[in-house]
Amino acid sequence: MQLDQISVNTIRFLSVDAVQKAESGHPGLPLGAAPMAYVLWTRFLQHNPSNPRWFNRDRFVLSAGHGSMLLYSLLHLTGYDLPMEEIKQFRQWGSRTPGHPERGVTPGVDVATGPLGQGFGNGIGMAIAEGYLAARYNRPEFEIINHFTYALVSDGDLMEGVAAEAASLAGHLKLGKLIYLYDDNHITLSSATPVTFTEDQAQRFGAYGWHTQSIEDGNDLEAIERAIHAAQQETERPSLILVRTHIGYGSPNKQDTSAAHGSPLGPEEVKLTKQNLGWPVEPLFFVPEEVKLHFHKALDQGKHLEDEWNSKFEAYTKEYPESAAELNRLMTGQFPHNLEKDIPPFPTDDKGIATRVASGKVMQYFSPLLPGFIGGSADLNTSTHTELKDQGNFENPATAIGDLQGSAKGVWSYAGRNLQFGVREHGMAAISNGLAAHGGIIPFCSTFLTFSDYM
Ligand SMILES: Cc1ncc(C[n+]2csc(CCOP(=O)(O)OP(=O)(O)O)c2C)c(N)n1
Repeated sequence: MQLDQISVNTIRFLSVDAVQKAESGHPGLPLGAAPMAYVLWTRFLQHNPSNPRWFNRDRFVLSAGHGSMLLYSLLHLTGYDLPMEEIKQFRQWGSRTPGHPERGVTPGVDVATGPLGQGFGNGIGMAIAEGYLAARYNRPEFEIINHFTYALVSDGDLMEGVAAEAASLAGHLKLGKLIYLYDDNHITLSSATPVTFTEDQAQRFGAYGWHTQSIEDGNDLEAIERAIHAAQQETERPSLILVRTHIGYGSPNKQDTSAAHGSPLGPEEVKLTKQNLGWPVEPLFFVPEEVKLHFHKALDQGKHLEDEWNSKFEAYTKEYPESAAELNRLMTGQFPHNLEKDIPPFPTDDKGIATRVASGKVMQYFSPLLPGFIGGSADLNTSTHTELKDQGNFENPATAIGDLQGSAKGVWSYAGRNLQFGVREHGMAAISNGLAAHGGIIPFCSTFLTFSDYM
């Protein structure tokens, strides 16, 4: 068996063994989606397992968070601080491998996922953050901020309304560095998708302004590589790669059924699946030595990438000291020293001041001092008083058509700081969480309090 295939199977069976040991979890997604995850993580993803917080890393979101063992296997194999003991402790109290990924618990996990659709929106927030910081801080010859945002999304993710809102906005904004892989396996928790979900997804996303590609065979590593490469070349549209996979791939009695979705395969079926895919039944949690070495290349590569970036940032600091100091503050989450010093007093009177009016005034004061402060409302700027005056619109420059009603004064580009979410509260909330998770950004969003139920 070729190294690629052995590596894919290592991801599969680490995941299956962990779920079986825990006697709970989701083996179906890792079995089907391991090949695309393998290609992405070993041939494209720019990251540094020794420093999960390296600022210019590519972002990866496992939006279908129930498939968490897929992510944990990848993190373990590529050398993140997630040792085998943690894999063996999957879903146990106090472990770093909870049932669904949690930011702050597992190194390399940027957002908590599990509620389907949320990760889909979070990734769009991350791509917006990247676009904004790149537009504001990059200079000719200094692409300090330059990374992709990837996500693995599932049927359930695409069904959720929040994904529709966020995808529509991402298409409008032409977020070309957003690349989503769709685990198109035709099965959900309790049914096959022909029961509930039959529109043409490529056409649907095409209509949102996305670039779409379809791969017929989710095990075809070269086709996946070609598609991700083509998605990277597409700079004016977000990409959705629809990969036809099979849930529970390789399981003789459970593949292509909901039974593979959210329950352990069972000891006998685990054995049959391993035999079917030419994998040793024992030892459990088997990682062949050559696979370990192969994945561990990410450690050296990651260190090299970050070192290179640090040198570039040093040269940038010499050339553009003010911008570098500002960006450094954003990356490390620091406020300017004098932030509170000159906040103007608000005189009181009998009637008082509406909280939204007061908030709007304070925001105008803060906004020039906090370049990482960006956001907007779900089409309620005139009511929530959340337009940042003269700070421009976060938009693709190619769509500029003059002085449009509702647009803020200032630039119409990715350097704009007013994010017009449109009437999309769910999307706004998920995107804002993604903006925060990216780092460098202090997002705000607003709507009427009663609509916060939708967020
Ligand atoms: C918002 C939300 N609703 C319901 C669920 C419960 N749930 C978990 S997975 C799932 C369906 C999964 O189908 P799919 O996304 O296709 O994943 P796959 O079966 O391919 O693993 C559901 C309904 C959830 N996680 N989030």
